[in-house]
Order: sequence, then structure tokens, then C-alpha cells
Amino acid sequence: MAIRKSIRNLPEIELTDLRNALSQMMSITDNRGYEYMAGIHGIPQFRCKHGEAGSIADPNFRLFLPWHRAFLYWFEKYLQDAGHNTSISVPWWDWTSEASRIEGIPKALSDSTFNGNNNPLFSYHVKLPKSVDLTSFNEQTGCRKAMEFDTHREPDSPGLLPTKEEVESLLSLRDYGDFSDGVEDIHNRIHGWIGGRCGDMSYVPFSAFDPIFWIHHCTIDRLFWLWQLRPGNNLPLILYDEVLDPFSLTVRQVINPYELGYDYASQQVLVNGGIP
Ligand SMILES: [Cu+2]
Repeated sequence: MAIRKSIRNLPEIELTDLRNALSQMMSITDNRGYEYMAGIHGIPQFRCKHGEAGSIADPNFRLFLPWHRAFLYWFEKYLQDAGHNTSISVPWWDWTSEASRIEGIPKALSDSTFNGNNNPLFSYHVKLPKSVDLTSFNEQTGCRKAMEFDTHREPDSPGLLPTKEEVESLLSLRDYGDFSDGVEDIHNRIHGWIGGRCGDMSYVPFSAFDPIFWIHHCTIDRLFWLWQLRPGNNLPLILYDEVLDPFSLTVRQVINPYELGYDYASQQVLVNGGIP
């Protein structure tokens, strides 16, 4: 069982293991590698599922949470393979914590180097496929994205991160659709907060290349699980047999993280005591 922990509470040795596994994964060029996994979400595959306002009849409408759970599950599996260690897990970042509201992105993610090496949690070097044409992206955004680049962030001020109260009112929503929409909104805000005007996290085609993407989605998946743990909260049955394409998993198969082989540290405390 892999226990996903808060990045700020990760013991030094586990942070080193995580960095080594991630560096290893980033050097793998086949479909178990970092580039391939990131490319499922944005360039070149664009398979990610996000909510589309006004399309309630569409069965994809609220697959945002289960789809990203399946995505993170496979990412974590390949990360463990790359690190030859099944206890490696993706950490989460509690942006509501006091430390985050003062310093913003945790140092483990924002330091550009560690022990004289590049920090793989800080940035990833992307080489876009030749078929990509960045002309209209650059024209529309005013950014100067090149075909080869290091991912970067343009974080906003830490005081603008969502608060504990916002998260608590989100978790107290009873309807799955309301919760899914609310958590997706907060998720969008964090993408924009991290990426700013030209940072990779602000744009779906590039976001998953930034290593913070996985930590961000782990945070969102944890909120999803905390909501599921509250009595009476369930996903609509209509979603259960939906296949989370391209992963050969249905919604039913990702409902319980224990069955996927992971859990979140100190979740019981959280369930009884609110968000720390
Ligand atoms: Cu996202």
C-alpha cells in the first residue's frame, strides 16, 4: 500500500527517493516514461476529461474526478517502476496551510536544484513533436513558447490561494455534481495561480509536463476521497460503467483507492477534525 503524504511532511529520504524515481522516469522514452504519460493529458493525445458547462446530458460531464484518479494511478505505477520501489507515492500539496499562504509553492517543488543536481520536481525539459504549430498559441497569448523548453511557473501571491473555509464548504456539498463542479473550479484556479500568464500550468496542452501537475492532481484526488468518506456521499450510478479512456479502468474500479493500492496519510484525523 502506497501512502500519499503531504509534500511538506515528506521525510528527507522519501523526498530523495521520489526525486530519483522521477528523474529516472523522465529519462524513459517509451510509453512508461514521463513524456508519454504527460502527453496523454495534453500534447499530443489530448485525452483528458474536464467538465463542460451546459452539457449535463453528456456522460463525460462529470468524469473529471474519476478520470484524473485513473491517470494519477497509472502515473504512480510507472513512477514506482522507474524507482524500483512500490512504496513510492505522489505527494500532495495543501495550499490552504499557513506555510503555503506565506511562502506559496513548497521549496521541495520550487528549488531549482538539490545536492547539485536539477530538481525534477521543479521543471521538465519538453521537446514538442514536429507536428505541433505554436503560431496561434503564441499570437493569442502573447507568450513566446518554443518547440523545446523547460517548463516554468509564474505563481501569483500566496494570499490568493484558496482558504480552509473554502475547502470545508466544498466538502460539505452533498450532491456529486455540485462537488465535482466546485472542486474543478478550485482546481482551475490553482492551475492559473501557478501558471500565471505564460507558465505551463495555465494551458491544457502543456500543463501535465510541469511536475507540479501531479502533485496538484494528487491534492484534488485527496479532496475527492475526503468527500467520498463523508457518510451518504456517493457517485451517481449512471457513471459506474463508464470507461476512463485510454486507461482500461471503469469508474467503478477507481471508486475505492484501497483497491487501487494507495491511501492518504492521516485521513482519519481529517475526516473527524476537518481540514488541517
Ligand atoms: Cu488539472
